[in-house]
Amino acid sequence: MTFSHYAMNSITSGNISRLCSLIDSAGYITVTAHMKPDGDATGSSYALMRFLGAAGKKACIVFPDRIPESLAFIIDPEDRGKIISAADDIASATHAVASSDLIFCLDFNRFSESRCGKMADILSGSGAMKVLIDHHLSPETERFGLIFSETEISSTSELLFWILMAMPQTGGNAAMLPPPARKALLAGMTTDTNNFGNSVFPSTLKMASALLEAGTDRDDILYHLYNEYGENRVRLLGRLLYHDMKITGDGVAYMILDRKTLSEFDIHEGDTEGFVNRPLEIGKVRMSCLLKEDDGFFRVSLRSKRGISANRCAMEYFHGGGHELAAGGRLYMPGDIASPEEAAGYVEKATHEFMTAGNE
Ligand SMILES: [Mn+2]
Repeated sequence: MTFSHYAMNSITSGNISRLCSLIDSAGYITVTAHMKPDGDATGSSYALMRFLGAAGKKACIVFPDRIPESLAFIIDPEDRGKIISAADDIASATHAVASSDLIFCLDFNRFSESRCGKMADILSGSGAMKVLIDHHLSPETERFGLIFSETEISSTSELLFWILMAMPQTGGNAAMLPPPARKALLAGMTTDTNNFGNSVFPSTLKMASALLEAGTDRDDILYHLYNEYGENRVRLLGRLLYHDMKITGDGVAYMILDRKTLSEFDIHEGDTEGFVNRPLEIGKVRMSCLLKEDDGFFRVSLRSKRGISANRCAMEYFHGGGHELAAGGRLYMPGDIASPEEAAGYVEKATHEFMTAGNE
């Protein structure tokens, strides 16, 4: 069974043949994605690495930092040691990029410190050909030699799926993808859509259907994603929603996770995935903010309901951006606020200004 790739402007026969010749002529290939890799970054990167491997190419993954333990199931056990984290092993990360004549940049669109961490300088300094495959708004187009950028799509995993379907190696048949690549793509799309809760397009369901038909075990993916949490995560979510969440008069819910709470609940990277969506279950809440304390800043996640632009709020008040209804950024200390105690006041003031400034 074959599939067309819908209205995806960047998947043209010209771009696909360019991509094929770049891959053909590359001696060594690096695949990289954004900091704090999530399911989409991890799934798309690993699927691409396996696809390239099956095509006889030498390729590796270099992430700015480690993938969370909760997403390790996406990677085959024998490949787990092969994924380089620049934060843990800057020498190997630098060496991999320096040895590469082709670099794939997945699920991010600019070489900033907040998106690429320790990889920002390494990537900026590399003269290798760079290919962007991404679904975020406003890519830094001049930095890439070939661009696959779509925003009307669920995820980078889905975009990559349709690119791979257009390649001669698959001929549009998902069953031609290596099984670990199929699993990784379905896992990445599932996390970015909150298990089909948002950003689902006709093409998204076609992709899911093709992967299921090819034999991908979706139940296994769901089990690993949603039924293997530590007790600490669920209890922390309970406390946040019951005790800590504030809702402003403008319909903005916010929750602040400070260092003390994170260590009290023994929270690791990835454990708070999905928390920010929960306040949107409340009818009167139009936007939700989650702040998580880090080194010298709070990591900010924003989710909004239709008609409110989380992307604009993230750009205007939190040095960030992303998608229309799901975005992220940072709140710096010092800079934006003097101390962690000022975070709540900043969020209330910023979101009040934003929500009352004719935001549509
Ligand atoms: Mn994504």
